[in-house]
Amino acid sequence: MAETLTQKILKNHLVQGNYQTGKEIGIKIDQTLTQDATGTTAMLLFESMGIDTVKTDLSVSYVDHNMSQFGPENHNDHLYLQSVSRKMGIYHSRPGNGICHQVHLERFAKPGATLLGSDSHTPTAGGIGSIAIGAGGLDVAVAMGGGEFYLNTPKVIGIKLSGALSPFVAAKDVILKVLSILSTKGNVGCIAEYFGPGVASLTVPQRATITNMGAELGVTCSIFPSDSQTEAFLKAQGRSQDYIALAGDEDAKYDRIIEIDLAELVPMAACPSSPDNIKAVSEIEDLQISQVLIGSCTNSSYRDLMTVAAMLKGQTVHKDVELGIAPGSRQVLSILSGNGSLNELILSGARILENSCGPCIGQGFSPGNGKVSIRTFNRNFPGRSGTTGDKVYLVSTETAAACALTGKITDPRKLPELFGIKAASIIEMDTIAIDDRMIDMPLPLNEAKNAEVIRGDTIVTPPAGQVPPEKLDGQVLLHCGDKITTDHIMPAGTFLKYRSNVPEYAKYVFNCFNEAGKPSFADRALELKARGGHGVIIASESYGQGSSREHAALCPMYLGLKLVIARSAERIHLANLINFAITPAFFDNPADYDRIRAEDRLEVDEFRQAIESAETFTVKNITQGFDFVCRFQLSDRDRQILLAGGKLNFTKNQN
Ligand code: MIC
Ligand code: SF4
Repeated sequence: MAETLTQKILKNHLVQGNYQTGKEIGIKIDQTLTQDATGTTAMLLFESMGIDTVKTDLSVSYVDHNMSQFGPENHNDHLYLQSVSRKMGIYHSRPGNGICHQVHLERFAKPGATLLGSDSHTPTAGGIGSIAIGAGGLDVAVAMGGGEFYLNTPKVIGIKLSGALSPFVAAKDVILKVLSILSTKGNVGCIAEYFGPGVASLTVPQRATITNMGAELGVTCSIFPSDSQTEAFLKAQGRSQDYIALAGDEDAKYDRIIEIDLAELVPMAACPSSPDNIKAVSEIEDLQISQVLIGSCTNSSYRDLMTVAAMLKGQTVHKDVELGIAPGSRQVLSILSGNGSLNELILSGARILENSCGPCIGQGFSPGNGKVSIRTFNRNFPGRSGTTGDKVYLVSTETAAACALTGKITDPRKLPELFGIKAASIIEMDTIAIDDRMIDMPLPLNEAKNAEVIRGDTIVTPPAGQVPPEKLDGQVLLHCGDKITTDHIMPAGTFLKYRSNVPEYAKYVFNCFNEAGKPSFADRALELKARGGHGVIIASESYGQGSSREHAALCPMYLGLKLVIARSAERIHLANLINFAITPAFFDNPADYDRIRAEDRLEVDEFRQAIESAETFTVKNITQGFDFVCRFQLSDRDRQILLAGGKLNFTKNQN
């Protein structure tokens, strides 16, 4: 039977279950990646499993998020990750080598392989034809130990591309168009597979921009075929041996098909403050801006930065604009420096930032109050930039460069007329001088045994999970709205440095909802916990959008949270809740959401029993005197994980 590319790769890696849409399957994971903000916890959890060395074909630890190094925390984490990687058979990409997704694409990702990463933008490697999935650190730790990864057999959304992009229109505009069609909600359990005659015109880095920002759709991952573009990219990276041709069958059946003619696309922007608030740039033109940031794992490839350098050559950044540029990798920066393009950027007035996540995760460059910031990143969730009430627009590198020159939102197609700037046609390099000296190799097994793991004082062992109570004696600690992201739950920015110290980081759970002079969410939760009560969160649609950070479950678990009731929730966060023994449930009647208020006391008799075997359970609202019904969406394995007090206990019990 004709198959999609997704089916082919997943079936090839199937180790548990039957491949039937919606049914749970376990797949073998070939490669893993971790980054420092999620990786320290992932490695601590991996160590606690008592496995000596990773069992994957390849596992890589990257340091790219926490690079500001105010206080000892970041450096302690870097040293721990480097030393634990050596010991455990893990490659380690050192600070300064680049953003995990860009470096992984360049140096390690392979067509036809499975990759699990403790970062939600792991699907970037779908641009080279990997099934690359983001997950919580504990799921990645289990995969490093050789455990399979569980997911529901996905629906496959086929995105058929035809034509070719017009001048000044970019790959970013393709994914912004897809976001305008599919939005950030309702795509859980789907994989986006690109096919059709338009695919051939896109290079691997362009494809990777598209699969990267597929994360914002909420799909499990996105994938492109592997073809002559893939072969050329791998050859330039000195990895021709990793090339295989791969594509879905001609007559493969997709669950839904979206057709996009690349030639019809125009420059687009995701307006504040959601990646699916899409408008054509021409509709929002002339808005004054004060900041432009170029980089992040979405748009920091050689091609992206060469495009910007070509556009800014001989020009000066507008007097009212601060332009920051963060290359995606040491490789990209080194090429730009070698061919003089870096100098063009410097001369134009750009501030060159380190090859890291930087402002994308609120590490600096927070915009001034009320100021418009134009970014080539993938997320503009409220406050993610570090400024409350921020106005962040997400655009292509072409649009960003145009805005940097004019000081206002500008359709880049106007540049020939405004400045005589032609559209850059950047050709990928066919050979690159490869330099992997900033990637540490794992130690051979016999040496690894005696290697020392460096554990700084700021690295605290994560707390153990607790089994669910027999009876839930709950209190609503927060009643929140739609699209609560993991940035709302567990802020990054200046708090990112507490990632390896759960008791400290937990003080900032739901920090954005705290009000001056009133007890914080964490204070209220700990007080309830001390009284023997159980914290409950009430949420609306798409709870837990965004990142893979398991701290958004781990820290609430530490604060005594036991139950989240939502109208709907996103995949990675849902899995993280289960992994840390917080039971997720859904309103049977979505209207009940409106009847519940903050502080209500909620009880569930036989809570544990319900998790064991029920499909639905009744919650008594003691404060208001009514009952309502909730549903589970749990597989048998999920139930066992919850009953064991989380995935770590569950995994240990199995071994
Ligand atoms: C993000 O873009 O939000 C992050 C920071 O990369 C996260 C991971 C994290 O919180 O450490 C992600 O996307 O998963
Ligand atoms: Fe880093 Fe931003 Fe990419 Fe997350 S989205 S991995 S913070 S560059």
